[in-house]
Amino acid sequence: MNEGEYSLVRYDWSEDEIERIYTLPLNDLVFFSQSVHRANHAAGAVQSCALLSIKTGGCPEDCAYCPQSAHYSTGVSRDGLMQLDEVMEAARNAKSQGATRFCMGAAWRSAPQGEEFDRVLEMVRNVGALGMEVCCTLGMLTEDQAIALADAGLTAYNHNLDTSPEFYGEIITTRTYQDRLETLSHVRRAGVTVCCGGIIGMGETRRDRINLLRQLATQNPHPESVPINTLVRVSGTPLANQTPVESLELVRMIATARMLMPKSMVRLAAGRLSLSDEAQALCFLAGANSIFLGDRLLTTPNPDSNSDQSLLSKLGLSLMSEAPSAVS
Ligand code: SAM
Ligand code: DTB
Ligand code: SF4
Repeated sequence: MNEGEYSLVRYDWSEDEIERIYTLPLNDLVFFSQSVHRANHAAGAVQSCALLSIKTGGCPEDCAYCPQSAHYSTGVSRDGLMQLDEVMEAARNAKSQGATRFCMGAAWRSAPQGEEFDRVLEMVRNVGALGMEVCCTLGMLTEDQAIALADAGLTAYNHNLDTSPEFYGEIITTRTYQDRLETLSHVRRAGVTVCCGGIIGMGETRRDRINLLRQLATQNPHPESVPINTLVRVSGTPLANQTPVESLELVRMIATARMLMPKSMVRLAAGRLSLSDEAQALCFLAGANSIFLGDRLLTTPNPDSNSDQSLLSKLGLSLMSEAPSAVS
């Protein structure tokens, strides 16, 4: 690669090309991905996002990884949609801890109509008024719902493709890949930015990982935000005893995502508790520039703030004081 190519944004990636990048000798791969990273982002800055489960458990979908699916006994509580004031308390708290993006997740197959949806719109307006980026993940959306969320000031909508089209049916049977793509197109058309990524460690092959990356990197525009999750194995789910994926595979996944989607935020998402400091350092070197901060993801544990602050300080990384959308 030469310097000029580090910022080139392309949408026509072939499977072979992606495979060639993904399987480069690790030093070459990380050298190139770090070069792309530096050409497009502040080198030592990491965005902190906070997650809140605003509606937990009892989900009718059968996603094999998910502790919130009603199909499995995982011990996760089933709670109704939270009230606005409780959500605002969590958002203010997240902001005071340094989060510049607040992501609200609901265990719905699709976002509801009526009072509950109106309550989510209120949450979006109020969190936005705190000056944070606001993200929601509420399941499938109609075009009208996407427009209403855009009007309320939603920054981003998270809807993951999770894996390759070929492996998808092994993980979820209650909705299709095409359903996911349709929601993503409603979000895009409404003018809300797209947060879309996936999970590794579910028993997929390298080819599946490459084909997930291809699905993401051939979208035009690219998803502005690409969360890469490592499976958090939850007892009671069909994937509870899945063999863990090697952390170097995660590094390759992140580095390749960074190379294919130079301008996007690449988020080192679920699964950090099973990573060493060294593995996380490599993920940042590979081009990850965001983490979820706080001791809980949606329903599963995450490193506590103190250990994350100490990790970032050991690595000489700093948290972005402003959301990237506010500065670019
Ligand atoms: N119900 C909505 C949906 O599926 O779009 C929103 C919530 S869902 C929990 C958001 C994302 O979390 C999923 O798409 C999946 O990628 C990720 N996720 C869920 N359970 C996970 C697990 N055990 N390990 C890693 N990622 C997980
Ligand atoms: C994403 O890709 N990862 C986050 C966020 N988007 C919503 C969620 C991770 C959830 C991990 C399992 C849990 O805590 O329930
Ligand atoms: Fe429901 Fe989302 Fe979990 Fe699937 S990932 S079971 S849709 S909450």
